Amino acid sequence: MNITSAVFVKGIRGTDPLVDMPHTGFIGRSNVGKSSLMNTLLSQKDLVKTGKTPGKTQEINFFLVNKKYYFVDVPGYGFANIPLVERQALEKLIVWYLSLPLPQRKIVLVLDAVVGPSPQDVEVYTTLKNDGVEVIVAANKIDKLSGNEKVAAMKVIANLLPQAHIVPCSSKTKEGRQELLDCIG
Ligand SMILES: Nc1nc2c(ncn2[C@@H]2O[C@H](COP(=O)(O)OP(=O)(O)OP(=O)(O)O)[C@@H](O)[C@H]2O)c(=O)[nH]1
Ligand SMILES: [Mg+2]
Repeated sequence: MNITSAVFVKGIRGTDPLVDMPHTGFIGRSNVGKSSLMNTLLSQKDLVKTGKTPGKTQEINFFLVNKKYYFVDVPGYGFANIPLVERQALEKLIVWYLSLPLPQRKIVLVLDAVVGPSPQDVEVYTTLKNDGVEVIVAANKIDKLSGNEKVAAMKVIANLLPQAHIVPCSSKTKEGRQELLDCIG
């Protein structure tokens, strides 16, 4: 798919989800670059709010893309430095989003390629696959790795996430952008 338009529609915290068009939800650990990757995919600078510290995205944010899909920026999970109460609230919100009965939803599971999949990433991946959801794994921040390191990192991810469609990518260099877009639409 090619991007012709992208607009922010609304942010929610557990009520009134938009369900009138197909979703692609961006899920993953805090600070892996979900929001940055969305800006890169949408050829935007600041449409999706990003931050240097984990816990930047606090709501489920809907962006209408090409007037016919929602790209959905979801808060991140699992970052130890976020206070426990806040972390639990965000995780509740993520579980709620994933449990919405949507017939046409894809998930982009974003990882930090340098860190590899966390146990929580493996759990999310396995649960979604068992539920029959199409999952695309975005191995982000690939710009931080050299050629050999990149090969090794991709092997680690493939071992921990069996049968995954893994796209090495970078919101910084735009590597993997078109491949991800083609997987989504
Ligand atoms: N080197 C590099 N840094 C990146 C990349 N993508 C994101 N970052 C940086 O990672 C940090 C976190 O980016 P965000 O996009 O806010 O991450 P997020 O996953 O949305 O984080 P939460 O909203 O807290 O869950 C920022 O400092 C970004 O500049 C990338 O591809 N390469
Ligand atoms: Mg974010």
